[in-house]
Amino acid sequence: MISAERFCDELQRRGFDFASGVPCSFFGGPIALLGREPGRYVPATNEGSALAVAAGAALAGRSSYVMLQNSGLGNLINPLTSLVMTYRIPLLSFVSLRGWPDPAEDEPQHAVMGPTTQPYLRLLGLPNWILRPGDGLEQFRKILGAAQDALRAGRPPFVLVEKGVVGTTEAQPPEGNDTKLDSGEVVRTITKLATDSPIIASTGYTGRELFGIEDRPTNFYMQGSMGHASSIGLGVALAKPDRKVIVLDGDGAALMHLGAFSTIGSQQPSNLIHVVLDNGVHDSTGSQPTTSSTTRLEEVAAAAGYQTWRRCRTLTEVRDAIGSALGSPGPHMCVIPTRPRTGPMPPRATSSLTPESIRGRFTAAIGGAPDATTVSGAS
Ligand SMILES: Cc1ncc(C[n+]2csc(CCOP(=O)(O)OP(=O)(O)O)c2C)c(N)n1
Repeated sequence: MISAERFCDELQRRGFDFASGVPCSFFGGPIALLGREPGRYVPATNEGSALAVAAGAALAGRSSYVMLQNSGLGNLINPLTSLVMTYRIPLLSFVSLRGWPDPAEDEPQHAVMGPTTQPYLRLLGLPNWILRPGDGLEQFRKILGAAQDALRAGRPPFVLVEKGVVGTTEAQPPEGNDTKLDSGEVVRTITKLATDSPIIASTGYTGRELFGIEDRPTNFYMQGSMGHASSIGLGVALAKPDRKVIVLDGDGAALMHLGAFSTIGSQQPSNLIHVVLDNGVHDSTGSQPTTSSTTRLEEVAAAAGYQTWRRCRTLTEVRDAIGSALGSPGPHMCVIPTRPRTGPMPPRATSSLTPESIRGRFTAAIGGAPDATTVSGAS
């Protein structure tokens, strides 16, 4: 294992003094360390944006790198191919490998990207190396040397990082949590009021919490596809205008694809209630800060065309907001500052349900069309 300090120092020693990224727990150590020194790390809302920020710094003469999870490679591909590769911008990327080496040992949402991350990069003709847990500093240095050669040759290199390669560091807890709500109590309050509503729960801890508190067929646990819960909710709401649809989002996830607010505003689904549990951090990857403290999400929703928008600081306010949203035309936005979770988390829904069964029972429970994969005899 390479300590987080060594990881950062080795890069700094080689002149890499600017980083951006979206957290993966595999990079929790370096992100926490870099975040302590202003100007060294930009927490981006999505991986494509992280690459573009680093590209901008590189254009301005800084040696830059990005850190991301392989689930975010899709977000990165467009600026990678049309910006970094096209303009030959020297950038180094570290990509954690979830769903690898054995996809069966990780969560199902990583099963496709695990084995295809490296082939993907090969297809793009990009130099890449895998760092394994047994690899120490010497191998890291060797790979960085080869990566720098690739940079000089105008080809963006990728270092693929397995679990347990880089050490951790204590993350600094965000301040001011004492006055915030317990997210479990918030979720319980919402499920009590919305007994019959389809609920789309975001990736991160939100879906786990909902699953632990009240598992129902009308719950869709969105593991993976970070940032898309509200868009899924929009699709459900438009297809089922007679049902009140609730989206339970995280702040990191909502910020990742903030453009969805505008799609929702333009579509005006009167039956959509968008709730953001805003704990200020990417709780499930190790409490790295999101940018929610400087973005008033309810005001973004207002500007995007939501019919109502609120920030709820007490359970009474949550009850009022959800109660009135259930009885009036939306789209509604409800931002709820919550404390990062403590104590043991309930298991993920996929610990006992397959993704297909989550989909199948959800579609059946909300009165959707017959499951296409079970329809036979169609021509
Ligand atoms: C595209 C993509 N990038 C990164 C990740 C890794 N990841 C999983 S959960 C998560 C944090 C989500 O943060 P938030 O929405 O605030 O929810 P919380 O963890 O606080 O419950 C991240 C970064 C991912 N799953 N997908």
